[in-house]
Amino acid sequence: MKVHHADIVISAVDKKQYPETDIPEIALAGRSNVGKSSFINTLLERKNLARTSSKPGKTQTLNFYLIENSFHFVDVPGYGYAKVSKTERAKWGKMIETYLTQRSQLRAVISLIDVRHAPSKEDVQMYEFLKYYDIPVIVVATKADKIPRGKWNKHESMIKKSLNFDGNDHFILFSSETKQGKEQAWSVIEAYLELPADDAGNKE
Ligand SMILES: Nc1nc2c(ncn2[C@@H]2O[C@H](COP(=O)(O)OP(=O)(O)OP(=O)(O)O)[C@@H](O)[C@H]2O)c(=O)[nH]1
Ligand SMILES: [Mg+2]
Repeated sequence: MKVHHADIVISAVDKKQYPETDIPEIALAGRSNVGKSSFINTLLERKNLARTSSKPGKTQTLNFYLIENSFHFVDVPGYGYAKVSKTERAKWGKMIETYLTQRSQLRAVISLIDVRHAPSKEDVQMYEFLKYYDIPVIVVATKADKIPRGKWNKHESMIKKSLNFDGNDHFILFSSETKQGKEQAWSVIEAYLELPADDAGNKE
């Protein structure tokens, strides 16, 4: 998809603040610093629409981005950020859980995992949570540019094994640096969005 229009609609904390539309949504989940905001920017070909930072914990709210007036990307705050109090963590959990389990517009969750490391306990918990609620998952292994090509397969197998990966889900090796996986990500996202035929004309 070639994106011409993309804008942040709202940074929401509470359910009451979610946009009151019924257009489909794709949410992004993953540990802090894994590259969620970078993924959005790469797909939209924008430098910094979704704010990125080398400092973890940059995204603190559910950020709804309206794309081509046809769907929302929802950037979800990262988990696993050490410098967060117990109370804040509980608040975060409630916010994510409410969104993931109650938002009927949600079509799929992109679960981002750093390709270099074994999935963390929280990565596994997130995947299990999504499977439990029957939410389609697209696993995106980020920062592929940081490991040599010859090791990609080994890392993919290691991640799938730790997650107990369901073969019906998609797995995409991705890099915001090299744009690897960008077209594959779009085609999977478009399939989940099931946009009306009019919008399919925007395809690259
Ligand atoms: N080499 C490389 N660096 C990346 C890639 N994706 C993200 N980064 C870097 O990783 C850091 C974190 O990226 P963000 O996109 O802000 O991560 P995030 O998941 O949105 O983080 P939070 O908002 O804190 O949850 C930034 O310094 C990015 O430049 C990638 O594919 N390759
Ligand atoms: Mg972010």
